[in-house]
Amino acid sequence: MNKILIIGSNGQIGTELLQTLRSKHGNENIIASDIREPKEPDHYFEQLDVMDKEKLKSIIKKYQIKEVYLLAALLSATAEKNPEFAWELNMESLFNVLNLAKDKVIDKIFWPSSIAVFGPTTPRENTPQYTIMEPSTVYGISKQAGERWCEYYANRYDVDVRSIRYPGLISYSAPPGGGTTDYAVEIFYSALKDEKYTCFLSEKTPLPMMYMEDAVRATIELMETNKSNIKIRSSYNLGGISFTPEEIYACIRSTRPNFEIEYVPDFRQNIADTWPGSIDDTAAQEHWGWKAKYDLEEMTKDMLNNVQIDKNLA
Ligand code: AKB
Repeated sequence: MNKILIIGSNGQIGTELLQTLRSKHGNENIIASDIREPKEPDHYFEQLDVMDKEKLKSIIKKYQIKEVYLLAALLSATAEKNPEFAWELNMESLFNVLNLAKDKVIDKIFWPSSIAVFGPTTPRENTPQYTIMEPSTVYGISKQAGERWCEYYANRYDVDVRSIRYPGLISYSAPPGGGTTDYAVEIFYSALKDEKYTCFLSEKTPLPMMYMEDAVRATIELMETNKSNIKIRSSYNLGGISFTPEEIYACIRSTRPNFEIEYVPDFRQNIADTWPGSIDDTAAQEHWGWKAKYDLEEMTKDMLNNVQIDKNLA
């Protein structure tokens, strides 16, 4: 079993990926790391600022790590507040990990890209794998540049780096960290607290989204498939569910009829307006057998049950 390091293990994706990989391979084989300490003591956790190249190297050496999942990043909305730092963090962290693979210290990397690589000139519906990409956010620019570098390292140095363009991710174990799609998580907490939800996007803004269970499964399936199946070394489009705030609100309201919403779009509306409404993921389906499981109704039902249980709200 190759030992795995997750960088950003306290984040929205990291939290669930860590749980799933640990239950599959055992705690001792999946090392967690984050800039923040975890909530619960964890024997296999290392505090790490991913910009600290030397500390990263020492952790890799200490545990004989062979695979790295690099999940630390500044997301779209937060990145717009500090563009220079976002660029520095998102790019430097990637280079630190890519160079370890180039030097054959590690064998395999997972690096997440995003639908943010697309921009206002991209076709919005069923956005193809290969299309015009002129991102207008610093986050999108960093992800697009990152994709180019991943492909370059794969072609030039035979680095086994694998990537997915995540849509907005919906989950309940850990909160999302400053994205444009975060409304689709926040809305459930308001619904269960019987509070009116103030949505920062307008009611008719379609965005591609995915339930976390599907996203974690996709990530692990991509990492476990034979190397020969990976024909795209930039990043794979991944489709899940596409909906507008109005549609998810209607879905929640079917079981919580008193739930209310108001729409007060802010700067995140401008970001959402440049992103696709839905994604064509034929390449992921054909190359490594990807298939999404959750639709809007099932995801909503599961979120309402789990947010309820976890937060003891209703
Ligand atoms: C964000 O909204 O920034 C992220 C993403 C789509 O990458 N959730």
